[in-house]
Amino acid sequence: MEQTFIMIKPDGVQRGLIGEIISRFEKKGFTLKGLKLVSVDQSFAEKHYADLSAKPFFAGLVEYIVSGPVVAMVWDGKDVVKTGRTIIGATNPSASAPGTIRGDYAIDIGRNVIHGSDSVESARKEIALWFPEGIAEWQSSLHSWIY
Ligand code: RTP
Repeated sequence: MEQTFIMIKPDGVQRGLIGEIISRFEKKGFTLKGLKLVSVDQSFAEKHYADLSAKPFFAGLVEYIVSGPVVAMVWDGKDVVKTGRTIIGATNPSASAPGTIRGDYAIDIGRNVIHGSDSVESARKEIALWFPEGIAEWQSSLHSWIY
């Protein structure tokens, strides 16, 4: 099965969206394999977003990510990277369809509530960065009802 890294950003945590977001991934049928509430420092946030270091919004993005606790998660399932991005919606909430997380709960690109890995390879790197201690090994008993 494929895995993805999902992070509820500080605005999502402060706005009380943790339960709603987890619920959407759970109801879809994906399996939660890692979960923690953490505050990260500037160098960790810069490492997570290293690919965007040349962007003009990089400093503001890092400041946003360190502004409060985030929820770091690993979700597992068939095509979860791509489907996770579909559940999340487009980067800019104004282009996100209603029914997506950003389409329903965000307005501004700089406060777009959630992150999801954009490829299987980035997921692998991000899971290693955020969960160096490893993640849970378990299989939901509903597996045969989902696949
Ligand atoms: P994410 O990595 O957070 O899931 O977002 P993404 O793949 O949809 O978008 P990406 O281009 O990787 O950008 C990462 C995050 O940077 C912020 N951003 N701000 N001010 C701006 O123009 C701008 N553009 C991007 C967003 O928080 C975006 O999610």
